[in-house]
Amino acid sequence: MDLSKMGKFLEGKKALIFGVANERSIAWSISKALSEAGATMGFTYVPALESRVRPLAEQLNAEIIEPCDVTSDEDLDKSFKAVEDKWGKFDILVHAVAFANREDLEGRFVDTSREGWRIALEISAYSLVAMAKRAAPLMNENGSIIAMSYYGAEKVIPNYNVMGVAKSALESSVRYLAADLGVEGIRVNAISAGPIKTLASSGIAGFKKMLGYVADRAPLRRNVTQEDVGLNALYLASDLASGVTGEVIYVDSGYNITGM
Ligand code: NAD
Ligand code: 0WE
Repeated sequence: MDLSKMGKFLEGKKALIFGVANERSIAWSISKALSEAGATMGFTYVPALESRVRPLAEQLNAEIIEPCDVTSDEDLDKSFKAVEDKWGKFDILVHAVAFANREDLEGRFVDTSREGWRIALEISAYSLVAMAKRAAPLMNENGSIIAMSYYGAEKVIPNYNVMGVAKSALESSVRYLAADLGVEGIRVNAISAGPIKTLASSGIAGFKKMLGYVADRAPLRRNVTQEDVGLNALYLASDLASGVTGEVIYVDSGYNITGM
């Protein structure tokens, strides 16, 4: 993707990103796209990952780099306080955070424990609501909130299990948040991305086979790239998507439209 040929669609806009773990994170390709389009960047990171995230954030001249475990209301409060102190108002919030216990991403969904369900739904879905509540009072008119989803939200994907339930909750939350925040001029959407090799997907049994399966069957006959997702996030973040809210947009080479 030659981003240098793209318009400066986000000049003067400020973007806060949750979910960069390393240079293969989807949040990182989204960040590069938003930054190239002129956005000023801010990042939060899981405390243990500071040494990985800080150098990346500095590459994009980030003005905010804050530790935040999304299970902590205190951490979330501190992160948005930092935004208020540094920026006052901001424009774009990216949620690219998910977690389930490893043992809940294999075997039978029926064996999901109460605690496994709680962890997956809290980190992967409730966190969007917790962020939106704190972000909304700080967001400018025409603000944009973007979350990352996956097809396992609506169809059964082997082993995705409780994460599928969490993504269903996330997509539904996107619609309820869009209804609440629309009156303040804030749009809320999700990108449902096809499988991409990242920290969260590597080590999933059979992941490489899944990539081949999708590339063989998707209308575009290929897997999606990090750039595909970054460009769609740029669209949703910008005024190009000014009339779009509450949507789940598929960046999946068209895989979801196929029946047989
Ligand atoms: P990733 O591992 O790079 O990103 C997941 C992020 O979640 C990491 O940065 C991690 O630090 C963060 N996180 C986990 N627990 C957290 C907590 N308690 N507090 C704060 N942050 C926490 O992997 P990724 O594939 O880039 O995932 C990003 C998003 O994209 C996720 O929502 C994922 O479900 C979604 N997604 C991924 C794919 C794929 O195939 N990789 C496809 C569709 C959607
Ligand atoms: O949302 C995801 C991955 C989310 C994820 C991944 C992990 C791995 C490491 C959440 N929690 C954890 N916990 C860990 O300990 N994706 C869309 C990528 C993904 O994950 C799968 C997939 C796909 C695609 C898991 C099973 C089947 C397919």
